[in-house]
Amino acid sequence: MLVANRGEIAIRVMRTCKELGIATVAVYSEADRSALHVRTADQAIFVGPPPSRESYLVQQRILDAAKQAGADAIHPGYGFLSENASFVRACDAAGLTFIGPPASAMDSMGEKTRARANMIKAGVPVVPGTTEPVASVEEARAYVEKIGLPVMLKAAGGGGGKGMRKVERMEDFESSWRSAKSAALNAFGNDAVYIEKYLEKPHHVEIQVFADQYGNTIHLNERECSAQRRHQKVVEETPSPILSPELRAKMGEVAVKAAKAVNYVGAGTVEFLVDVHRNFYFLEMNTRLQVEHPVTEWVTGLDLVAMQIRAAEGEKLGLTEAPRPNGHSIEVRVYAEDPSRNFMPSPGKITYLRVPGGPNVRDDSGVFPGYTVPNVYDPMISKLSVWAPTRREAIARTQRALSEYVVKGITTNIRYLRAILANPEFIEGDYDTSFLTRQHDALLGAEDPKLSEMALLASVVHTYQKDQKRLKTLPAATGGQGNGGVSPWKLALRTRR
Ligand code: MV4
Repeated sequence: MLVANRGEIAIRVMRTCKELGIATVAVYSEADRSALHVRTADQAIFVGPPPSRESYLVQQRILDAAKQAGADAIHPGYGFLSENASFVRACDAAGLTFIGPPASAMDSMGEKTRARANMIKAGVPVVPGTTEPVASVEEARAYVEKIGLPVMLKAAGGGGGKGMRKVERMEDFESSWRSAKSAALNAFGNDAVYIEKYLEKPHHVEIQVFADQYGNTIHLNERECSAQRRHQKVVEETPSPILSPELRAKMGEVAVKAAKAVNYVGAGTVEFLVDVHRNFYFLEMNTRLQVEHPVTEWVTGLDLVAMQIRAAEGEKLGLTEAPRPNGHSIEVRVYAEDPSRNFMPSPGKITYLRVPGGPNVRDDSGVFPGYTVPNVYDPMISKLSVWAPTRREAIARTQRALSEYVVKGITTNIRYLRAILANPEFIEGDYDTSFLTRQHDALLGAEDPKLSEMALLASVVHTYQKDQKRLKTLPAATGGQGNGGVSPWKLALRTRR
């Protein structure tokens, strides 16, 4: 198996391969010569300069590497080529098994207006809005006058919140429209924009789905992903604290319907927005294994990568329905970034590293002590996930694990993560997608547990020094200068009594 990715996800995939007796091939760029995924693989092939456009994203280089290594399958991980239908077709043409859905399913979901039209046809509720890109600003204005403000302008070419613009006042419509179009062109090479009704403070809940090659399709419950900033997820958990068993079953059923409508195969995720009335609407489908898949693995006991490989080999799905979620799992994303400097990436050398462990703690990481985090890729250095019987215990366990995490040499968001887990709104469980923005100041201002520990130590040292000074001024008989070799600590205690 060639793993066409880097960092923690490449290692994650290789771990399962090893357990299944499958030999692994890494690919690496100039910036990743000494990366952990290279050392984890049975062999490694160089694919080009640091920028991913010139290495990890060059289809021919990846295909050549597979041929050179004698690989017969490619796992794309997430990002990079994972949702690229033309790459899937190139793998098919080269006789390589792509570990993921067929190109046709990617085609049906990749373009957002087409995905919306497909979902409406399948009877899946979508956010009210247009099913075609809107041709002109006049047409757009007329549509908005019909459905009313506020609206969201979104790029048809791709999802993930890139190029999205909220419009609240008609005076701003024209400039927002222009700005959305240029952002869409910039992000996806396609300036097509469509319109959705704006949902106030929605929850972001996604359903994991899985299908074999014979149309057997199930869901594997949900993940709550409302703790995001700038459309980057920070904390994910399952079960979602806002889902009743009934709503879970209903959303799961709809997600299965969505996957079946596009003849999906393998692991996929159907994203929904859930409004205050607990109505849910299809947002987009991610046709890949997701970053946050470990929380689903924790509560279902399944290995999603092993299931992907078996499905690609043509094995029939063993399960016939969703496993009931067992306990609770939380994942936090550890980034090399500085929250106090507007979350600026903080690449550099990791001079010391202590990774948490203990019962029901999993750290999916791509780094090691002495490793230099490069500045050309995403700065996520690890995903810490835990399992516990209840949500309350899972929060406590995540805090405990984070308290063990020590990363020196670079700045990380660990303190920020601890502040999120300690935030009353998070603990309450009814946090929506506006949570991290609304609590921004509180989360950055929260006290550092490491600093309070240091303050305690400082006060001990200070008291000790004061005692020492006092001892020097005392008469010799009570212990002053000539203390007969008794340690200063013991002396300090003695004079206190
Ligand atoms: C929305 C929305 C409100 N109304 N669409 C952001 C990511 C992208 N996948 C879709 N997103 C949103 N779409 C409508 N019609 C609010 C968001 C949104 C959001 C969604 C998920 C997680 C965090 C978010 C933060 C701000 C806005």
